[in-house]
Amino acid sequence: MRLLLLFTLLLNLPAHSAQKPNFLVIMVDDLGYSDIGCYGSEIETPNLDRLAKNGLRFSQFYNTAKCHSSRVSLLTGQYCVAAGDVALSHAVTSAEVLRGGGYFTAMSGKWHLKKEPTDFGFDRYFGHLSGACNFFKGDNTFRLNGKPWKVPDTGFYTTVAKVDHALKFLEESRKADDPFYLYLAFNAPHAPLHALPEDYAKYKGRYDAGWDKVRDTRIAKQNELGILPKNLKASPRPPHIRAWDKLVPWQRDYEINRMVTLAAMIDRVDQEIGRLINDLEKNKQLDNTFILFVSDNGACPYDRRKPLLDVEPTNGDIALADSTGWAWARNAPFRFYKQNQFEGGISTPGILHWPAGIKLKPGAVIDTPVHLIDVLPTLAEISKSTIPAKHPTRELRPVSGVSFLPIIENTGFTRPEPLYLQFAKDFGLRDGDWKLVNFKGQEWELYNLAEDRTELNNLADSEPKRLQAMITKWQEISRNILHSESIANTKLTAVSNPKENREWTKFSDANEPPTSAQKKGSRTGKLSIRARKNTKLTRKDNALHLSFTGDDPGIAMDFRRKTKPPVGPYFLSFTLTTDSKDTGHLYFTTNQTSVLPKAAPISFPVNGDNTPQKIRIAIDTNKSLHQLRLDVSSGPGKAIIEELKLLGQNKKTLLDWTSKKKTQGSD
Ligand SMILES: [Ca+2]
Repeated sequence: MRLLLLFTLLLNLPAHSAQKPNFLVIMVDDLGYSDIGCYGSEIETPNLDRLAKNGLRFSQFYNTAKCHSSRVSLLTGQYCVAAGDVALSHAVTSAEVLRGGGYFTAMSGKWHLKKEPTDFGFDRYFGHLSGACNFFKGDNTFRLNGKPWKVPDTGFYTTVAKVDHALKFLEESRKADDPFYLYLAFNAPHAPLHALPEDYAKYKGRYDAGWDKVRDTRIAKQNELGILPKNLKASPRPPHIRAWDKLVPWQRDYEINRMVTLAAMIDRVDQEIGRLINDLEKNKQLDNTFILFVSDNGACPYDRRKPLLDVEPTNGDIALADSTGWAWARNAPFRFYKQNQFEGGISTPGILHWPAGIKLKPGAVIDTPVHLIDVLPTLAEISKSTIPAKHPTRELRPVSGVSFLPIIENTGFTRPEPLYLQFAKDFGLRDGDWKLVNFKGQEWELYNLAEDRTELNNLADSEPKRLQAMITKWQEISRNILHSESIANTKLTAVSNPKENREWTKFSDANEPPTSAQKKGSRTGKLSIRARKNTKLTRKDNALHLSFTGDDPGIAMDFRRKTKPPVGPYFLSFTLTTDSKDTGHLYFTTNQTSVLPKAAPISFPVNGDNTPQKIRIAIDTNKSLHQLRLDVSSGPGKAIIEELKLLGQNKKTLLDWTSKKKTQGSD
């Protein structure tokens, strides 16, 4: 009788919310294609390997090759520029979509977009809004559920703290009895390279053999795992990387230390994912949780710190920079790195674990190309949530991604349009087996990835018709989907000394390390104005002529001893002429330990009617400025800035960047 009663009760219950699958989307930062065990690595990642063994692996999962653009695509199902870049002004996020479908939505980790996750559909948020921070000390952009959160002075490490909070959010979702969507964005293994002492100790002595051997071993393991075609030819060591056995002793020691630290950081990510898996298992949620693991871009080659010898980067006072040589090994077997649209930049490990939903043999490897833009449509289809076509304040554009549920269910998957690739002036298009690609504004290349995934045999000259058709298609998508004439019309140039980057590691013949970091960024003349990413700055007739080629451009100014203005408050005053209507942002810092754009931006409207607009922005501080950053546009376009001045409280000119006469503002 009791049983019958229970049965009747169960029948009468509404569909239990817990029957909807949960979603756990994990994004790591700057992890190379071969950096985890089930993709060829020697780094110990048993938890990820277990997910792969009981789930599936994608061998051609694409990101956008860069941090923020990958986050935009992951969250919105759109290409970054189309979605409105970091402002997400033409998009809804997966959190908004799933919250509409009855999900408890939470995020833990790196945001790196405008505003905060709690402004974009996440019920809960812990993490840093910034793109990178000290792993032991954090920074002042940490938030907990929309409020500033102070990083503890001791016992803190971001990779661990993010999972501590993620576990609390999961517990809250169980109390609410709602299915959950958790987006976990680790900052590891992004620079600054910082490892916990116990993880660092584990890898000490494991990388003395160097990158040539480590890379060969990874490729041999990839062959064994069957993750890539058996006959695939690995790309050779490029001319810009020195053979390991030709390094001078101090540089070899330094490089070993960098890889030990990177391996330790990646191992820690795996350990923390293990804590999450255990929690889901304990609560009987592991089978019906869709767990996706991806990286936002390939390993990072930018060597931006002074070499430090005989140090252990196991506390917040010592950090190491990324290494180009190791980035090459970590992206094995592919070419190039973070930011490039070659396979080394855009290929991520892609692990999917969902026993209740996957209808393929556990451990299967999927060769069909998929992209971060496909994630939102997939989550929407599985959860039966609707992606809205209209929004009260945002002018929405259609998603470009396609649900890959048919792949998981083995029912046949088709993609109506080629995959579009772009970051700054690195472009590409993947259409079936064929790939169009260029390097940093240089001429187009063409590869047949079915037989040449490592992009060794450029067929641009032998397939002129196909090349032109793909270029035309790429331009069409730039115009019609990204709404960017300037990207579509970018002139590519052949250069005599191709494929170099001043931020890659410079190999030394000296017996001692250099005493300063490698030079980076571009400076114009003697005045301390820096063109930021995607920004070209030229001075003509006392005006700054700015040309923006991609997302989030702008200029920045540093104030050194000689140019430091008296204490604030200040006004920044200038005349702006541009044809793109937008919201401008000014960031400032007064503290040299804090890096832009840590402070909350001051917004100002940009008319965009191509007539000179006088702008004066109050900078409310009683300290002396350390750095300023001025963004007058969030995407591609042009602008002219004249009469750019810093004024004191009495409106007296303190610094003048655009007058003919050299002033205090020059250095
Ligand atoms: Ca990244």
